[in-house]
Parts: sequence; structure tokens; C-alpha cells
Amino acid sequence: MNNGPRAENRLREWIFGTTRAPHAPPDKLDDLAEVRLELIGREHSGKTALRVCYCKGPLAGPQLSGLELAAADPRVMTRRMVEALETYRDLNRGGLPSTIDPEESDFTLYLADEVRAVLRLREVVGQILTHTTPDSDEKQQEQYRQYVGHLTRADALQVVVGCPASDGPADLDRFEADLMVTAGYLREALKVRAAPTPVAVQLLLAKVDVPFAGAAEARDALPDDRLRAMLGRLVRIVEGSAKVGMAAVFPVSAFGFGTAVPAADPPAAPPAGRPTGGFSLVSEGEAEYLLRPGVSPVPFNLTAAVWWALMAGLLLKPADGRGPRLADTARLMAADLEAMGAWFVPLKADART
Ligand SMILES: Nc1nc2c(ncn2[C@@H]2O[C@H](COP(=O)(O)OP(=O)(O)O)[C@@H](O)[C@H]2O)c(=O)[nH]1
Ligand SMILES: [Mg+2]
Repeated sequence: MNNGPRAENRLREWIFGTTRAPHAPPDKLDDLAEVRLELIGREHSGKTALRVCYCKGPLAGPQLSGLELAAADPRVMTRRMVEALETYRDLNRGGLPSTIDPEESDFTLYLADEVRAVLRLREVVGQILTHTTPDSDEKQQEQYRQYVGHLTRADALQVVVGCPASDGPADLDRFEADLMVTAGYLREALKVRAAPTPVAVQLLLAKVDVPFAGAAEARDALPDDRLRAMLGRLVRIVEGSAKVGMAAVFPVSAFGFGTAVPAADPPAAPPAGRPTGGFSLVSEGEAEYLLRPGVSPVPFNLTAAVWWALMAGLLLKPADGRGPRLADTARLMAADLEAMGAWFVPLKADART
């Protein structure tokens, strides 16, 4: 850890508030309260599943503090809900289509009707990570540059790596390739970081329901030091970089334990109108999972992951001009994380203390 006592003091100040005058009137959202969350993860690592399962996780209702994530426009909320229900229904029959148009989704954090923060989430076309090489054509190079540009301006980076399904050589090879690819992008995002503030980095170990039958089994098998060791390649970067202000590992599952079944056969042909999945040598052969018939996802640790990313993003905003409301929001979120029994391994600036 090289964040030192100054950073810790700053964190404490952030959480417990300072005597600074409010920057904005209480009815106007301080523009500092917007957290840009950017994703790093190859195709098929579970990024879209996590987002579509927000409806059953962080969007599902208020936390103990009363803070609640929602769409700013009720009509958008309805659309998201309908789309999520459609997707869950589709997931009983076939896997998720691959992302071809990286969507940007805004989520507003409310305390009753008061806007406290905005989470701006952008997905990535995972194939950028596995298909772009120095030999790729100019169009692809441009997509790459745009993507890295987004990463360098993030308030929080979420690195998504699927938990290996087993300790068999194919699964471990895939996991190793994932770490290699994501570490490269994480390092690049930090190396050429454009934003003046430190970034929060969240390492998501996704699909933990695949090798484990339940939360207790997963927690037993994955104590803190094991998670740190598994993700060591990424952990070393975040712990060693002065540009990372807060970091943590979160094991998550979009579908939840006991809700998924492996697809009997990978679909011979993609459903009409859908892209062919765009697999790469890294993701090829990886099992596809469906939801059990009639079952909806019960996301595991997903609300906690989103709460932490938003909280850490807020905590790392520049102190100048930050109203006490932001500190109050972060403090409420920290209390929520404790109340919801969030499972995470803090790597930097432990937000649980
Ligand atoms: N068992 C299980 N499978 C998942 C989970 N999330 C994703 N998957 C599987 O992984 C596939 C790819 O997920 P997707 O979200 O599309 O990956 P993306 O390309 O990173 O957006 C899905 O079609 C599912 O088969 C999860 O939480 N549990
Ligand atoms: Mg996707």
C-alpha cells in the first residue's frame, strides 16, 4: 500500500465530513456527484448479465439508509424493467447476445426524492480486448483508442473476470488469459490517465455460482488471501499504482446460486437477428449458462459491488467544492455495505473502517 497517512486522513475527512460550506443548493445536484464507471472485461465474461440483473439487485429497492438507485425518469425505469423481464425470460431458452453497441446507462441515487449522485455506466464491446492487435485495421484501432480514452477518464474502473469453472487445465488457461488481457488494459488506463484525480478500481470475480453451490461454500473456498492470490496479477497493479485511490475485490454472481443450468448444447445457430457471439480463442469453448425454467436471477453481492463502486467514486472526487452532502452520502453507503453483509477484500483505503 502506498496511499499513506495523508490519503487516509483525506478518506476519513471524506467519510465523516468537513466544515466546508455546501457547494450547491440542496435542490441542485452537485456536478461532482457523477461517477463514471467504465468496464474492462473480454466478451462472455458476464458484463451484460450483471447489468441486466441490476433490476433484481441494486435497483430492487432502498437500502437500510433509505438510499435507492433508480432511473431519473419513471418511463426509463419501466423500460428497464420490461427489458430485464424479457431478458430473464430469454435466458431460460438461450444465452445473452453479445454486446455490439456499448450502451451507456445512467442510474440516479436518491434519498427519497432527493438526488444524491449519478452513476454513469458504460459497457464495452468485449471483443475490442480480445481482437485488437497492432495488425488490426484502422477502424478497430480507432475503437481501441476511443475505449482507452474512456478508461482514462473514469472515476471507477470495474475489471470483470469470470471465476474458473473448475481447476481443469482449460479453465485455468482461460483464467490466466483473462488476467493477462485485463491487466494490460488496466495498466494502460492508469498509465495514460487523463483525469487529475485518483481512480477507484474494483476487481469483480464474476459467475461465482458456477463452481460453488452456495454463498457459504464460496466464502469458505475463497478466503481473502486466496482471492488476493488468484487475482494477484491485477492486485499488484492496483496496489502499486499511485493513481489508484481505492480498490477492492468483489466475488459476484449475476444469476445467483442454484438458479443457472449449463446449456445442454451450445446453440448450433444463433437466434434470428442476433450476432454470432463473436467468440475469440479465449472465450471459445466456455460453457453457456441458462436460467432454470421459470426462475429469475437472484444476484449475489451485486448490490454491494455497485454500492462500493459508487461510494468509492464519490470519495475520490476532489475535495474542493465538495459539499457535506457528498460526504454524508458516502457515509450512508458505507453503513449500507456493512448492513447488507457485503463480501469484499479491500486492497486500498479500507472503507469498512
Ligand atoms: N452461471 C452463470 N452464468 C453467467 C453469469 N453471468 C453470465 N453468465 C454466462 O455467461 C454468458 C455471457 O455473459 P454476458 O453477460 O453476455 O458476457 P459479456 O460478453 O461480458 O457481456 C451468458 O450468456 C451466460 O451463459 C452468472 O452470473 N452465472
Ligand atoms: Mg455483453
